[in-house]
Amino acid sequence: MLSSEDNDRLTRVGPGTPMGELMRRYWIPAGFAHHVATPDGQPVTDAVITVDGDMPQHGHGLPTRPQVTKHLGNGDYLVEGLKFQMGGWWVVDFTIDANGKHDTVRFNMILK
Ligand SMILES: [Cu+2]
Repeated sequence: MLSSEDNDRLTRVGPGTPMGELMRRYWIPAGFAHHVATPDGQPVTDAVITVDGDMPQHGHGLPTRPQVTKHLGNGDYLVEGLKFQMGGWWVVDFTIDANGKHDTVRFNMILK
């Protein structure tokens, strides 16, 4: 069982705390602009995009819920809030629903 001091050390993540510094060092915020188009190249302006990710070797997901924060026009969407709490192999799925169609784009990423 953890001592009260060890418990505090592991659970406090504010600025200046050891765990807070560790967490901030490995959180990598990322924003992506996505272009969605039909197979013949026409921009899709009413897509609903959801983003989810996980580390297959660790059995955990993202620490955040990324989402579309802005429709940039011409089929472009800004996705923000994607954060990775550690390096390693990540699988990130972008699911796109538009005009009654459904598609998923999977990215395998190795973060160092
Ligand atoms: Cu992990």
